[in-house]
Amino acid sequence: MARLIGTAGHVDHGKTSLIKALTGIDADRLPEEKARGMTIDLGFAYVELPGIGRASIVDVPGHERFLTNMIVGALGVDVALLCVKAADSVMPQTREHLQILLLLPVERLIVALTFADLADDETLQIAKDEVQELLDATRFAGAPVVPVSAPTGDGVAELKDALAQALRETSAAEEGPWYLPIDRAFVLKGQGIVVTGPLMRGAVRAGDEVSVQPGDLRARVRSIQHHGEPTEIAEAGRRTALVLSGIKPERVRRGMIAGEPGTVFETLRFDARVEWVAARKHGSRVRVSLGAEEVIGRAFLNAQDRDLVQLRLESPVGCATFQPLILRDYSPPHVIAGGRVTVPLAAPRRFRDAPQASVDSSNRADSVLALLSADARGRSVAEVAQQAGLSHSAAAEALQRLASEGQAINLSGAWIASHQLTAAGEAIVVALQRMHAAAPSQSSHPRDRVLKAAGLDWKGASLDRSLALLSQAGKVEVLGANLRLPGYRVQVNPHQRQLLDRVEGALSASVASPPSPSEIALAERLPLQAVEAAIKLGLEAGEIVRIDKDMYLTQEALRKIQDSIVAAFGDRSFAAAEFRDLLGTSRKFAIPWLEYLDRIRFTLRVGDKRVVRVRNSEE
Ligand SMILES: Nc1nc2c(ncn2[C@@H]2O[C@H](COP(=O)(O)OP(=O)(O)OP(=O)(O)O)[C@@H](O)[C@H]2O)c(=O)[nH]1
Ligand SMILES: [Mg+2]
Repeated sequence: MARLIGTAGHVDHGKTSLIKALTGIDADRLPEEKARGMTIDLGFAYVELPGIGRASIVDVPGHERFLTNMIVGALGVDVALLCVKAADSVMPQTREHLQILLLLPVERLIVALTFADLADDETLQIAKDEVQELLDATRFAGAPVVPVSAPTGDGVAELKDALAQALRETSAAEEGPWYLPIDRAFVLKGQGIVVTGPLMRGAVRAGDEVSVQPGDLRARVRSIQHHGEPTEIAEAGRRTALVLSGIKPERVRRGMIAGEPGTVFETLRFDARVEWVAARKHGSRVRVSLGAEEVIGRAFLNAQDRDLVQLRLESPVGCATFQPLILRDYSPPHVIAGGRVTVPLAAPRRFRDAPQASVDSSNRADSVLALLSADARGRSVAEVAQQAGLSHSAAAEALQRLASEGQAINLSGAWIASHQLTAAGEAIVVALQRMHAAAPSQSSHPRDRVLKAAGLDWKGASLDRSLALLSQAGKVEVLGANLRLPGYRVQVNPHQRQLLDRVEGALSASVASPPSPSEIALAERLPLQAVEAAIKLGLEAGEIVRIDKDMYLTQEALRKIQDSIVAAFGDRSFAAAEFRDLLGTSRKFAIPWLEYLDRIRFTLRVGDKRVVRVRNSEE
């Protein structure tokens, strides 16, 4: 769950006043801001929210002249608080700020209809309608609209609830190496230099080593604070202050980035994946906002993939993989695109280059991909790090990047190159084709034998997951511990069919206490061997299942019983006796039944009761 809220909205629409009403903190800290009654740079506050604890708030300026600072604030935000003055309704920076929020990984938006004390019901309703209309075509459609008044405090409690709810709905913070775009840097006498910013990913601990880019300055985290409170560990999704030691204070400034060594880069050329709001020509001069820095560069496009852009900069910038960014025209500085960095140190790319060719040695992803491509064996991050000669975090970073490019897949902790998984799927298909041809009356084959025939030594959770992926892709059908080609059915001749129908008829006639093969033989006046052969065929064809010794059932009856179990006990645990009563059977049959259901993982035994397992679509 994220905890970083950021304001947005037109100038004088009451953002800073609302923060004051919410938190008691005046986020306009500069003398010039106080003198002019206008926000110029970012302001910071925090609020205690019900069920959440302390959340950070970043206040941004609304005046269009300070849009650069608004972007700096927006680049770290999880939940946006769009302030719209009721009497003015939607104004130019309402639209412009909303556009920026939409281009960034902002998850939720809440609208505060400010100055509600000065608006009558009709004015409020009109503003609300206009805002909702503005949001309707966006992913923020249906966002809560809360009328508030800063001077009276009306609506502030409702706004807090809405903010808490929105934060609860955000996803967990991104995992991976931490980074923090520095938006303030100042010397704290006797301590060292303090850098602050939103912690964007992972976690950082006191004592950790730090790289500051550009310049790869090394430092150590002496201590950490959230809103003035010391903490040993900071987790992504909040404003964080790091006190750094072992670094010359005068070399650190706003606009730099701090992060785990090896995972933040100084770059003059990087690749990004963006969404355009206005198309631009190949080589256009642009302003690139990354963290608290804005640099000038040119945007180079790709002939086949218009969302892939290479940025070549006029001055170096520090950045991390997946870091969000905004692009604006050089002049006038209109917002044209937003997205994320994909390759921080990119090889030069031409207009007609294939869009996937984004692996780059300086990022170590190519050596990792080469390693994974050697075979279809999955590797843990630790193994990749060891075998590629990388730090754990650099290996994790490279793998993440390969995953984002669709080149590697994480199979429950085991990493494999995507093309290896595809090739493994083909090998399994070939092996199964051969096995089905050799044994046409066997409906499926044990997966261990299939994998061996395909030359794969997959194991454990990653095996389950790779098979699940292959089955999703329609390559194989997974039946418990067996595999078969999708749709493969054993061959049954007319004589066998007739026999099978009689046996299945006998089984279906008495589901609660199924007859044994010899009882069927007696009742149907058939030789025991014929009944047994038919049952074997039925098992192979998947029409009959074996519950226990001499206890068989048709697949159809099994499904019906499973349905009635879900209907009766789907939401609670149940005892053997309850199951016996549901089935109308005796203990002799009920116990093997339940054990069978446990075995096929339909139920889970908890003490002497059972619960129906939640069905996972991958199973
Ligand atoms: N009556 C009334 N006045 C308000 C309200 N909110 C803000 N004001 C006044 O409106 C003026 C502008 O408010 P700010 O909070 O500075 O507006 P802002 O959106 O932060 O402005 P910028 O940061 O410069 O974009 C101030 O004089 C506030 O006292 C409100 O809800 N009701
Ligand atoms: Mg303000």
